Amino acid sequence: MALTLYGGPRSRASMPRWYLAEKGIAYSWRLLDMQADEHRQPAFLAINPFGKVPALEDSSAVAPQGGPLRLFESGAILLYLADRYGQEFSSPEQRALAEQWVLFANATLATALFVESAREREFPRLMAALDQRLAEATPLIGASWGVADCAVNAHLAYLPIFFPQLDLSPYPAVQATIEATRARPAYQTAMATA
Ligand SMILES: N[C@@H](CCC(=O)N[C@@H](CS)C(=O)NCC(=O)O)C(=O)O
Repeated sequence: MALTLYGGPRSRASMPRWYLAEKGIAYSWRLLDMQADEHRQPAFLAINPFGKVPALEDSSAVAPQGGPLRLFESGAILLYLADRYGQEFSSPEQRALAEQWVLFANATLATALFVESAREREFPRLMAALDQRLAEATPLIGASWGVADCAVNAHLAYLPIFFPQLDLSPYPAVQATIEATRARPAYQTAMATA
């Protein structure tokens, strides 16, 4: 199999796993034993020198420096999968919008969720704007579910997992999106072992 995805239990590997499952893209799954520091051993450091998951290897693609393509950063992995295997981009505009949402999810939204000092200030502002956009009940880009929805909705679905005490009732469209995400079979598959 050309694609191998490396991840850990309950890690950000669930995002590319969800994308792969949703799009029916075949891949091998390598669950690292992070308790035993497998992600810090030379074999994995050759794939991601920073020792973090997820990482992806595509043996059907040749890296500019030769050898198979190896990628780290969940956002870069998602965008590569969407480009090469999901065939999501037929114009620079589509690609730019996908990059915008993936970067928003992985940088702006992730910071507002996971950095405690930013949460109080940023979280309500971002949630209010997201709620308005999600209330339109259409994919973030174009007519069908894609990489932008994967990145943003995966982060939203972290909320009840990591912050069950957060009151989301002021954001009904966010709540509905989380429920719809958790009901998707591909999401459940990705979360079951990631
Ligand atoms: N920005 C990176 C974050 C990667 C990351 O921090 N991964 C965590 C798991 S969710 C990890 O590998 N932690 C192990 C460590 O830092 O030793 C991404 O989105 O891929």
